[in-house]
Amino acid sequence: MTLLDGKYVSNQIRDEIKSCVSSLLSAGGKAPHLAVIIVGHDPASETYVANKLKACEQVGFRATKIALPETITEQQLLSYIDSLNHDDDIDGFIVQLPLPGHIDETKVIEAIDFRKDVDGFHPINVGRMTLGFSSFVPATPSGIVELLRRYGIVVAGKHCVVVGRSNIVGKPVATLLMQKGMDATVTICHSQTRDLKALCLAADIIITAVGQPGLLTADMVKDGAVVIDVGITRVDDPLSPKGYHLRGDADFDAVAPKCSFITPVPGGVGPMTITMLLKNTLQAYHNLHNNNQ
Ligand code: BQF
Repeated sequence: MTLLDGKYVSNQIRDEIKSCVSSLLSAGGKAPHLAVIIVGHDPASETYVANKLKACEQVGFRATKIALPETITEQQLLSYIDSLNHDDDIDGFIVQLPLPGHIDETKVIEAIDFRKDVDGFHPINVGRMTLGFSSFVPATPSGIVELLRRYGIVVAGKHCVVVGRSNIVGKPVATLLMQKGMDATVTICHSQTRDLKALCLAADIIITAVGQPGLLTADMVKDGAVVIDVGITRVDDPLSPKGYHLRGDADFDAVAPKCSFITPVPGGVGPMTITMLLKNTLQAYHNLHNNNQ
């Protein structure tokens, strides 16, 4: 069993990005600039945003955090988005999800200029990705693909079972894996799937993105399978300094011995997600400065 060390691979890629930034600066350019809008004070979201800002600093990007109160109206949020759309000094931006219940996430995503949509959630980017055209690709799916690539794990012809059908992970990772060139055979499972166990047992590669610790048990995994665990659930743990620890969807201790490769939680897919957001921001910078798209 080999651990897919997302933290290590992330740091490798961040070094590559950092040297790109150095070249841009030496050539008299500005550093890429990411803006992050966060609404309210959800503790997990605050951690994720902090991770993103810290990663920007690590590679020499400029980063701007726009923290808005929970009570902001949808219209006010849309007008912040509009100002970022028109701000020539911002290469890309994201609105941290989830949003408070009184704000329509669909409207918010559609308000973002797709050329600055470094999360890749805008329908134009989703459509372009699905058609196999150039687009921003959501960070978690592209992080998963990059992790597989860097460990030399071939997906062509393999049976990939994706558990979870979210717009952020399940649907786009399934879309990427079945693209020409990736060439996987993909099955998507969800809460209404009958006999999840039988489907998972048939998989060469299992990607779980549910957010339910212990969902994937050892009896659901074929010997030698690859397991990519996208779950990151906070579980109370009074003995840990933060008062919680992170658990993936897989029962790691029992599943790992059966796997050829498995991602740990933390330190697997999570860091790759942050790194791919950096890559998208660098891409946005190049697109904007070279007048592409
Ligand atoms: C790690 C996210 C669910 C819903 C919205 C590193 C992150 C997590 C774990 C992180 C996530 C999950 C993010 C680790 C960003 C990934 O070391 O294992 C980084 O910051 N993530 C998000 O922005 O929104 C989410 C999960």
